[in-house]
Amino acid sequence: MNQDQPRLVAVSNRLPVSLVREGDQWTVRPGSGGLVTALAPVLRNRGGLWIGWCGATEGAEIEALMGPASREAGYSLHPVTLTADEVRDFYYGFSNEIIWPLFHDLQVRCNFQPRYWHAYQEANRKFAAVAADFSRPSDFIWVHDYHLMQMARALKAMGIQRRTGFFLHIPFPPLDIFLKLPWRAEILSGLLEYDLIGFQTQRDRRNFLSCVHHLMPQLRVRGRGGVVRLAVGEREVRVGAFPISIDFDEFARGAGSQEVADCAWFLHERFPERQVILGVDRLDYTKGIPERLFAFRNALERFPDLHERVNLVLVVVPSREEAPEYRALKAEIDRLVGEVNGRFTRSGWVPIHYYYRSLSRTELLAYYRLSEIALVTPLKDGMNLVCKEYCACKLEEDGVLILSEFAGAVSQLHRDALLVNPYDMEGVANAIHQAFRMDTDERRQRMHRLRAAIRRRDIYWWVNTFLRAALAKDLADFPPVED
Ligand code: ADQ
Repeated sequence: MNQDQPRLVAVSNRLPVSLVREGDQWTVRPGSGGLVTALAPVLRNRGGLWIGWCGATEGAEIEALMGPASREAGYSLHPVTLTADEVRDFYYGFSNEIIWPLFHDLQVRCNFQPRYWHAYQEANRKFAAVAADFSRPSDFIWVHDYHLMQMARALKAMGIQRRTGFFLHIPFPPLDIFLKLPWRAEILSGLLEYDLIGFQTQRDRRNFLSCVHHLMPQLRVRGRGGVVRLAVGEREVRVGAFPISIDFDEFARGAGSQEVADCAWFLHERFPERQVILGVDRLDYTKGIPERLFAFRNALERFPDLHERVNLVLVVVPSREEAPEYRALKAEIDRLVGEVNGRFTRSGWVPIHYYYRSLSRTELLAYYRLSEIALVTPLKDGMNLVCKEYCACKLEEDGVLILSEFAGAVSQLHRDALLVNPYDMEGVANAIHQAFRMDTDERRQRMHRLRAAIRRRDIYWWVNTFLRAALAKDLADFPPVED
C-alpha cells in the first residue's frame, strides 16, 4: 500500500458487484466494466473502499456476503441499504424520472413529484452516513453521478470534513432547461459543496458555469485551462472537464484474441458480401433507437444500391424494464423493426437483425470487429463508450464511425467520424450511404486517427487526470482538454 497518497473512497449508486440468486441463496461477485477496471488498481494500491447500493432491498443478508466479495476484489465493498420505497422514489423517481430526462434536454418526460425530492435527500444522507462510518479524515472521497449530487452537503451536515470530488457521467443541461427544475438552487448549491466537480465535456462545464452565473451572480470564476476555480465563501471549488474513456489496450487485445476472431468469422457467415451496420445501446429513450430506425428506413427508400448489400445489426440491452416508458419504447422498437423487415425483406436478405438481450463479451467484441459501419446516434449522451469500444476493436482500421453531434464523444472524435443530427432522418440516411460507399483508403485514414485519439486518452488517463485535478496544490500547468 502506498502510504504517501490519500486512500480513495469511491461512491456510486450501485456497488461494482453482481448479485446472483440461486434458489434461496445469494452470491456476490465483483463486477466488471470500464470504471471498475480503472479504479480497482488505485483502490488496491491505496487501500481504498467502494460504497454503493448492492441492488437488493434485503440488506442484512447481502451485507454478510460482502466480506468474501471484498477479498476477491482486493478492496472493501460497503453496501448502502435502501428500502423498497426509497428505491421507488429516490432511484426510479428523482434520479430517473427527473434528473435523467431533464439533463438529457427532455424536460417533457419529467415527473416533478415533491416526494421524490425528499427521498433523494434522505437517500443521499444514507450514502453519506456509510461514508462517514468507514472513511478517515485523510481520505479522498470520489462520488459518481447524478444520483448523489447532495452527498457532500449531507456529509457536512453530519459534521464530517473530507476532501471530496464529484464526477457527472451524464450531460449538464443548458440554463433554460436547468431552470425548469423546482429544486435548481438546492442542486446547484449542493454540487458546490464538493471540492472538485468534473464534467464530461467543456460544453457541460460551460452550461454549469452559466447556471452558477445566473443563480449565484456573486460567485467569481478564477483561472483558465482545463480546471478553473470558483470562490465560494472561504472555500475554493475546482471545476473541470474530464472525458471518460475505455481501457483501449484491453479492448484491442480482446478483439485480437483467437476466440473473438473465431466468433467474428462464424457470425460474418450470416452476412455474405454485405456490409454490417452496427447499433449497440441500452434500452433508453436518450439513445435515439426509433429515430435510427426511421433513418435506416429512409436510406433503404432512397438508396436502392443498399438493398441486399447491407444489414443493420441492432443490439438493445434490456434496462429499467420495470418502468412503463421503457416498456413502451421496447414495443415501439419491436414494431418498427417488424415494419422495415416486413417491407424490405427479399429471399435470402432480412435487412435488420435485432437482438434484445445482453451479448457476451466475446460476441460484443466480435460484432465490433466484423462491422464495417458503427451507427451511434444518441439524442444526447454524456460521453458514449460504445463508439470508443468500436474503434478500439477495429484492428484492421477498416470501419467507419457515424456519430451523433449530441454525444459527448464528439468533442474528441469530430474530425474523423461522420457527424449527424440524429433527428435529421435524411441526414443520417445520407451518412449511411456515404459510409457504405467510402473507399478503403479514406476508411483507414479516418479510423487510424480515431484510434490514436482514443488510445492517447484512455480510462487510466481519465482517473489520473481527475485525481491530479483534485489533489494537486497548483493548477497552473493543467492543460486544457480539447472541445
Ligand atoms: P450508458 O448510458 O450506459 O453510460 P455507454 O457509455 O454507451 O452508455 O456505455 C454502455 C456500456 O454498456 C458500454 O461499455 C458497452 O460495452 C456496454 N454494453 C452495451 N451493449 C452491450 C451488450 N449488448 N452486451 C454487453 N454489454 C453491452 C453512462 C452515460 C454515458 C457515459 C457512461 C460512462 O449515459 O454517456 O459514456 O455512463 O461515463
